Amino acid sequence: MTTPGVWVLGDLSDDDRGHGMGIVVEYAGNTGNPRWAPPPPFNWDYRRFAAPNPAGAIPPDHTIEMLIEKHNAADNGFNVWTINARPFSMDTNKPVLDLQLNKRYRLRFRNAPDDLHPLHLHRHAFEITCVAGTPTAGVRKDVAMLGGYQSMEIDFVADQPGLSLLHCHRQIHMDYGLMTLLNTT
Ligand SMILES: [Cu+2]
Repeated sequence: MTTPGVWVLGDLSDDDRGHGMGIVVEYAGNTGNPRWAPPPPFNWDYRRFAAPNPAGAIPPDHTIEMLIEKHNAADNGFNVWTINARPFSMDTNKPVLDLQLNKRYRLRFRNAPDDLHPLHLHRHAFEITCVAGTPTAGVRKDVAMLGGYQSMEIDFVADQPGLSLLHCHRQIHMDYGLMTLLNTT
């Protein structure tokens, strides 16, 4: 926080922000009306926030391929999303990926369809280690946006014993298969 003042932190859409999607950030000792300063045009990309030299990245103990596919109208007219050809089943709570405690894992996501998937891993923070073929470091998240036709790699240490959910945060994708359980023992 390097720019003292009274600012609006809000949605880039004037309409959304004007209807409440924002909050005032007031530096200590500053007064006055909050100001909205639109950012210059930019393209969103995690690589903008990555450390400049990821060469020192810790290699994972295991790399797991995670191919995401969409099967149009496969379930009574609704699309189905799969990871490695399997949709998650609410009836059986499968598939489950078995992980070893305290090993470092890399999940290599490849998104075959055009959908954007905000991927969320419960109970862990992960590091984005590759975006669209570019090695990255230093971006730690628990949700990351995987763009259409894009690839992304995330690394984490399996330090939470038991079951953890990994799923797309778009409800319709999650409900129609884009979810899996990780079981750390
Ligand atoms: Cu999704």
